[in-house]
Amino acid sequence: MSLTQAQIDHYREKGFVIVEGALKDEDFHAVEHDYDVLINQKAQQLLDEGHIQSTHADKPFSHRLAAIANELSDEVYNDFKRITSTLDIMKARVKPMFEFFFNPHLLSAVESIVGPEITLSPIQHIRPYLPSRSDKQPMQVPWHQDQGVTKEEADISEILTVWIPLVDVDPNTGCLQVLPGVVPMGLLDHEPEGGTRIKPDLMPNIKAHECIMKRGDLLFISAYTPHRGQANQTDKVRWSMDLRFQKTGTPTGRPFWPEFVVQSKEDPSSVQDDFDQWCTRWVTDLKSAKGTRLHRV
Ligand SMILES: O=C(O)CCC(=O)C(=O)O
Ligand SMILES: [Fe+2]
Repeated sequence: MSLTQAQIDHYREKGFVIVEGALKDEDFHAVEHDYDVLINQKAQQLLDEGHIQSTHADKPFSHRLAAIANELSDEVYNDFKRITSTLDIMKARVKPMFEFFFNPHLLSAVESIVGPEITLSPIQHIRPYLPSRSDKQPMQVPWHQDQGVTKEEADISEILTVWIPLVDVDPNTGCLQVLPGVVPMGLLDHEPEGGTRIKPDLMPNIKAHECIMKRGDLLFISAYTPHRGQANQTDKVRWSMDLRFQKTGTPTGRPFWPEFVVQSKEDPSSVQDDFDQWCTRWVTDLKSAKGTRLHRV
């Protein structure tokens, strides 16, 4: 599904656009199935250790991890962040996730901005925002521009962030907020406090837009558009993926991690669609880059 000219214009003018209904329910099923297997293992472990009374196998994917977390003491809930971090894309390395990168509906939308030669940046996440507790949101991402979480080498690149909710999201669920029209201001200074964030006194005085979205919608964000996640105040998990795409050959800003060609119309044989190679490269690079500062500040 290509973007309409109006959607492309909106992205260029405002620095973001929501592409409604780009994906279907089924596009997520295989990823969710494999993640449910991982969540089942973690639930089993927590059950064996006496932290929970049930593995909540009857719950739908959207609610299962939340139901598990809900049973935990504050101490284990806080530690649970460590469990959820092992679910991230490059650590879990499930095959349907790798296959998702090549989803034709996703790539044709991406092509409308990036062009036909598409590389997947190694800056990629799947994030389970658990229901917040005592007004604290584990893993909450503060106001930032994605360009600020790359190394300087990426300043010549045009990187497109695609934020993909697996559940319907609104302000109560912790949907993203973006600041429209900031792209011409370029990169604002960031600081490492509270996760990498824009220095609070540099925050543009612009009303935030709430990115209310349905499962199947895509949010395209420019690398210079300030955005943040909000607290999830529901009883479901605010599951989302965020992937970044750019023109093949341009620096990703994470030179020590693997990038992959996911589409090429010039040279289709250059597409890197070997799952085993993807796994091996992540294992190798995560090991050799361990301890490297990922962000520029
Ligand atoms: O999911 C979030 O809350 C933050 C996502 C984000 O910063 C991104 O996709 O670049
Ligand atoms: Fe971001």
